[in-house]
Amino acid sequence: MIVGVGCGTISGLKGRGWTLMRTMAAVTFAILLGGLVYLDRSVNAQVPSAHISLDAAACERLASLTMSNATVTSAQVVPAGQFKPPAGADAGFADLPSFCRVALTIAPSRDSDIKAETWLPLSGWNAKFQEVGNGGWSGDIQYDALAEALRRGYATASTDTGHKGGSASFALGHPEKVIDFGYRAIHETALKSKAIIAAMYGAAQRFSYFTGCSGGGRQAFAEAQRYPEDFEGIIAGAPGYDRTDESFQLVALAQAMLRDPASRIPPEKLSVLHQAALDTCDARDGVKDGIINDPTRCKFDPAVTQCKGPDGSNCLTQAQVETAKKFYAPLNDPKTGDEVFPGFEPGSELRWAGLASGPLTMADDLFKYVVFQDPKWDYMTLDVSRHLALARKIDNGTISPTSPNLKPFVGRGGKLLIYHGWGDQNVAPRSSVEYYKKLVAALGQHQVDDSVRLYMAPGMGHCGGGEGPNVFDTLTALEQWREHGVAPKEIIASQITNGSVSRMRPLCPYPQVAQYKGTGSTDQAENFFCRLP
Ligand SMILES: [Ca+2]
Repeated sequence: MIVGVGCGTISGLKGRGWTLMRTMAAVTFAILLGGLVYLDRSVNAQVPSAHISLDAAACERLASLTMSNATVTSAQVVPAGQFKPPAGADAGFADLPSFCRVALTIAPSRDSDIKAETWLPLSGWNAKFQEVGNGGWSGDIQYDALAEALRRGYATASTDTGHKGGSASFALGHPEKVIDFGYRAIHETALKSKAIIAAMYGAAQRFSYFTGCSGGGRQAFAEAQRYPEDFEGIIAGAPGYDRTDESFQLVALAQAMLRDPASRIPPEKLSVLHQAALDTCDARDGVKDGIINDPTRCKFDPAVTQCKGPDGSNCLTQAQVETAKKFYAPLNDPKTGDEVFPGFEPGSELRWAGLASGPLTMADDLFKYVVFQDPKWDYMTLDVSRHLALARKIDNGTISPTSPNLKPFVGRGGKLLIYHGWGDQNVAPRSSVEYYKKLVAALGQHQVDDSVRLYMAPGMGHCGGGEGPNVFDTLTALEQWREHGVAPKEIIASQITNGSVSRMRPLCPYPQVAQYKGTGSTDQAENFFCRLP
């Protein structure tokens, strides 16, 4: 189970298939943002270049740059097409232009050991900075996302958030490292990268952006809430921002699956549930296409899948139906009746298999290493009514940026673009809707309309994948909004099948949903419009 991949700004591609992405981008640019038309296929040519061209010496001089609490450990030019990623990273860097690769170590506390890389184009810099986020427990430089930003002309940066690898074992006895992971590493990397940009180019960036998905969406929220001056625009995909409460829900589902062998839904039966959900709700949005457009309006009772006779491969036992009900239902605190975290949506079932074999590392490790500080802790012992208050107290906002106070961020013109797949199997998508509603309550609808957009993607999984169109370009929408005042309306998403576009649909700004006009191909975006439900 992949938990929180480092998702880029073009959802679903993650570094591979850049040729495809450029084709997609050209199509998307032409119809994005309510008819704003670009004719230029070259991404870099759309933004005014700083016309700065530098040589290797300018890069190598950065090795002697002095900064507080930080050391540049190397600064070297990587010639075009020569970048060699560490083992395990995706291939697909051969098209990178030449750039200055700066590695640094940042230590804002005595126990900090934050590694970061800042990449700076040698020519064609778009005069902007983009920091990219991490997923799950982070712990690695995100080379794919760095490459994606560099291709668009950005100076860009990524951090390992202060530890190595995808486990939270680093947290044992290291509260400062938990803070680095929670929010400080991203912030420090932004500060240091801006200093490096100034030293390299002799000019500050015109705009700074942050982009991330999953854990990166959580980092995005932390930035918007804690450091409103770091970025002028922020993209938060599938934000796992309510990390502690979400972990209770994920562990509760693992308990429901595995406490009793009879309760476990075998992965091969998930398609039975999925088909039953489609049978109930797919056609209700006007198009029978295997996608539930607005799952909040889908009243699906998994009891319809219950075996009439003995257990069989095409039905669920009563115990399995009870488990399924827990997946769809919110997790509530039995003491207060309050919702702790929302459930998953009808339509997401095919991706539940990762939850059928134990708790996700992102949830299990939180309790093991941060809350109970006991590597032998057994997830079956977690009890919402006994442990929720304790876990929330320990978190206290360090890793769960739940505050709706974005006034300082939006007050200086900051724009926040959130997206989330309705078919997400890791971070329940209603959590994003709930945050949006909290923002409206805190800031008022007018201010939210001015500064925040939420796009829910029907049938999309966690940061990509799924049955619905899941490839789209949020960064262009953000650039147009922040730099040119063109507020995003619909964003066109594509479904890619066997390497080519098989379906395009508009993603609508929440609370609007896409509605079929009633004529024309249901695979073409122009035959849909956004409307309030
Ligand atoms: Ca449908």
